Amino acid sequence: MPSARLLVLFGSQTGTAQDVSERLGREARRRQLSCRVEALDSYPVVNLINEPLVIFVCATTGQGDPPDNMKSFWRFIFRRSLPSTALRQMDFAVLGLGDSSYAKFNFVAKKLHRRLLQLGGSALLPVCLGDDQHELGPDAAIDPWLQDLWEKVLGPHPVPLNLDLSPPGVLWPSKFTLQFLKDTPSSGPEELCAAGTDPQGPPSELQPFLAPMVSNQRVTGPSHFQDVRLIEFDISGSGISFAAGDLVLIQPENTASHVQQFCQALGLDPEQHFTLQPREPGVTCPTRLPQPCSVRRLVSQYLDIASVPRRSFFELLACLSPHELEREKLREFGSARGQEELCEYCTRPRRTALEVLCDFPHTAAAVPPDYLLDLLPLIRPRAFSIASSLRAHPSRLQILVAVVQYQTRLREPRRGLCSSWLASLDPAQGPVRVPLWVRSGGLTFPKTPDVPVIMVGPGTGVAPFRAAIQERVAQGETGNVLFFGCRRRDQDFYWEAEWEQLQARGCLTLVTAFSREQEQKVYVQHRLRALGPLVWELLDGRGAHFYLAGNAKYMPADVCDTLLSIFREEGGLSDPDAAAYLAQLQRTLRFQTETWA
Ligand code: 2AM
Repeated sequence: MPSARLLVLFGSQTGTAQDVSERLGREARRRQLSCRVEALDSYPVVNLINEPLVIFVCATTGQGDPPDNMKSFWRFIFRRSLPSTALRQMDFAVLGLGDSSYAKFNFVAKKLHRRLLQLGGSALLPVCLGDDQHELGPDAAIDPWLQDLWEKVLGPHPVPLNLDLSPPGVLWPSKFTLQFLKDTPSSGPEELCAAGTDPQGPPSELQPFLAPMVSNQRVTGPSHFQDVRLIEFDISGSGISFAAGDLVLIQPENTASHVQQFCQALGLDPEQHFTLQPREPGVTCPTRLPQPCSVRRLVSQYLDIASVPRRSFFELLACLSPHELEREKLREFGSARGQEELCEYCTRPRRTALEVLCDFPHTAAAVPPDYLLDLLPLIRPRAFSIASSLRAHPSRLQILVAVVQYQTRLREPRRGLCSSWLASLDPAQGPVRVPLWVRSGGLTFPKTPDVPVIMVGPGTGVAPFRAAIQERVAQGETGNVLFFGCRRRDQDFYWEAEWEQLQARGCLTLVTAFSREQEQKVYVQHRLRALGPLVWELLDGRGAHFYLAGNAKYMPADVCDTLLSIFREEGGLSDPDAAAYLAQLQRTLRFQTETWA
């Protein structure tokens, strides 16, 4: 009989925290613990006061923010009215997933741990700090932490002596059952939006708008290393509206050739239709999946076959494999000791799930369709900063997309799913529609008139600032200072003519940094530093807002260091006062960032 009740609650943005939570659930069940796994926002949070044992698995996103599916939990748990004894019956542990190249590494997990202690909970272990930057990924920290966890948990609740731990290779039941139909339904082409969804309200993840693509134009010169596209959609009649700083979410598809390869490897007929039933209550079918649905549609629009698979993919494949050699290898990749090898085979060269399946053909051919949704995560929508304003381009929405492509030691170049898919669509060849919806973004611009803004946006980081400048100019705001950086004026200087016009009209001060037009690199922060007196005067004297957008790697930290040096040298502040000044700008939303990997 199960001897303890364990609850695993996760906050997951990209699926890693969910994957780790599901693994935790399986390991718990192998240890005869009764265990439930739920997303934090699906769990009725007031019930926490009755839970004896909870593991929280939380990712930290962007600038130290919680993932979307734990935002209401986050607001609740920090309510001041909660008594300091609220969770005194609870033993808990917090497993964090983060990236140590960001300043607020695992901020959410650490903050949650402290808060649970404040509310009277007892920590079984220190916070686990999973790190994406580690060579072996977050598992390097998670595996030893889990061992300690099971010791702690099983200490007071030992496995009864007559119950062996069931071996790791035992197959768990699939989340869904998939029933093939004998005949193909004779209805017309499948619409993207499932029947029965609410047609009211603005488009959302539940019901995206199928936006006609108006144009898709390369805006980088022929000798530039990267293909960057300016893409325009027609959103007339969609009910979509947005402001500068908002994001558009786009639901991409797998390429037809990958869908074909996948179906071939698994012996699936793309034209066959099926219905899907959850095996257990509480499990829901993927949003928008129509019933019945064709295999082709499931694979092209739902199953993420082009991403690098996680460890659980190998664990499950090992359980499903009928082939001894393949099974051995897969089992190794799924085990704690095989992680170095898995990293070398899969993570480092960015091998995709589809490529792995092709490497293990006997196993792929034996995957029961019921397990497709356990094996592969769903394709996630991708967010882009909106690059246009409705005031300048009514009924239109524009984005600037850098097409992601790079080489690893594998022969085939690696390609970003969404950007490559978008780049491949050509409205000149016939109508193209893209499922999208908008979300209010990370950046908000001043509502009060006459507040100047300083915007630092090298590369595609300039996108949200074009929307802001268009919007502000339409409202008669002239205090717009833009720092733009790119490699060369004639290769990747986006909207050069537009900026020049606005400068000529006195609506914009543009400062450029062309990094590769001279021996020494010149970056936006060098220009910022040279204009330190102006920056200080605008910020301190005129209450300007400061914005930063672009590549998350080094640029944001470099720009922040430059700002601190301006505060010290132009403002005469000490080191701690300069840091406090920046923190105060952040708190009052006068310093905002939008960065991406
Ligand atoms: P580089 O590629 O020549 O190094 C847009 O990508 C621009 O940002 C390019 O000119 C790029 O220069 C520059 N860039 C690269 N790293 C940067 C950093 N740490 N800070 C600011 N700009 C950077």
